[in-house]
Amino acid sequence: MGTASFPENFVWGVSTSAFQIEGATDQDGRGPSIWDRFADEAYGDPACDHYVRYREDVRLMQDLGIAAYRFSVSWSRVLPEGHGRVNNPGLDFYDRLVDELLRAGIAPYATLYHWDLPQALQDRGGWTSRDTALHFAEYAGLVYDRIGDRVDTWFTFNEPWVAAFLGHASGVHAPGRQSAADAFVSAHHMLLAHGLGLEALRAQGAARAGVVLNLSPVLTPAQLGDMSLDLPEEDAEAVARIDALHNRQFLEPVLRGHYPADLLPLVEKIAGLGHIHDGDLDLVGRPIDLLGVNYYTPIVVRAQPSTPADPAFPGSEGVLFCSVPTAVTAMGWPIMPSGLSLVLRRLSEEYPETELMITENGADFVDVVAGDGIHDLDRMSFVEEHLRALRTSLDEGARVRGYLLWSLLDCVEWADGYRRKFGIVHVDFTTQRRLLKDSALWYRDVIKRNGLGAERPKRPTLETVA
Ligand code: PNW
Repeated sequence: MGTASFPENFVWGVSTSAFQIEGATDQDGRGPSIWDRFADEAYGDPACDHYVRYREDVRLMQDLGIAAYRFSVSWSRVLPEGHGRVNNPGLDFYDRLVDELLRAGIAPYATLYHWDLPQALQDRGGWTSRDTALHFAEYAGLVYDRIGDRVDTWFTFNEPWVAAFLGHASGVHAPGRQSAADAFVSAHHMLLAHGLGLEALRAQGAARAGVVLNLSPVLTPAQLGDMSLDLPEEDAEAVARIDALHNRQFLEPVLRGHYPADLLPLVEKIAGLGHIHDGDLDLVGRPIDLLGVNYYTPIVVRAQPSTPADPAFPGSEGVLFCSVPTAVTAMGWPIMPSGLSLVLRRLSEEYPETELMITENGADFVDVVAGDGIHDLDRMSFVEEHLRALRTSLDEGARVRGYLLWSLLDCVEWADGYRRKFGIVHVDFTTQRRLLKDSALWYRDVIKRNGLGAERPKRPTLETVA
């Protein structure tokens, strides 16, 4: 493997989200969110106690040479009832965080919705209610008003597919609904909220705004070996349908201002189309400056008659989700670095005008604390191989401005809780001590040399940050 250097202004960073790291769920007037209710009230506490230890975490990022930090704002910290009454201590926290980041020379990137809807809004229908989109715009404007003078990059939503379909169709995420119709309606209201939120941010002068989507190439087992294969018609249809549900349901409205023609009949059959009002898609399709791409794994499917729909993919009758004989992460997600190139190639071809940023990529592995540290070679090679794929995409002309690794810290992995380890920094949830894994030290070197060295990741010596 040769060296690989990255463009001069390439941005290296990390991502986190509020519920997964902040803890302090009942501090300083924060209202409950759907994740407090869905899991249990104590679930998000202490998390990484970041609400208290944010200075230490910023220092840590500074030591690693991180240039950009994507965090999310907790809606119910700022608006405990979801709208109306403002909780100033909540806003103060993000104010302090942003100042601390700027002092450390780190660019703050704010995400407004990373899945933690105020429970008060859920009690009034949550994302199945159109009003929630209007409240989102109010919330967006409020947060911008407080920190917009110092935050130059804004994302409205993180992964609306996950929030809509895992939250409302399969029900494995909050609010735990199992209604296919609710999932499609929620997805539309999130898209609408994105459009209205974007408008609110722009009205106040946001420099750079966009949305983060989780995108996966959809392929058949046969294509894993050879992407140039011609598919039998039934398989091609299965692939197109899952691609419409997972990727194009969000890409097309945001970047082209309409739903994919092949998706609408599915939506109509399951949810009707009454929730899509005239003019909605014009709002949703307002130009963005930057598309955030979260990439973890491909989706592998083939046609198989009489297969029932997958709970997370209403409308997927007759499609079999295949397990494939490749290496997987501890989540069981197949590892396919070239899948990142497939996603980026597709975006460059279909939306050549859109600037891109990898806003999440990373892996959960079982970490072994081995006396002198955590030698997470598997995580290092995962990231290294994805960076090589990204380098290939840049060579092909993909307009990727930066790479934000998921995640800085081991944290609360949603329905899977504290046992999943995505961090390049280990967190002991009893003592809250942070310990740099080998992957963190390796990532620091990648950042320092703005690229990959010729050698495979090897084991640096341990360092801890007090
Ligand atoms: C993303 N899926 O979640 C989120 O943005 C993060 O908050 C999360 O910690 C990270 O990836 C790791 O999981 C996903 O089932 C959760 O397809 C589930 C799926 C995809 C992304």
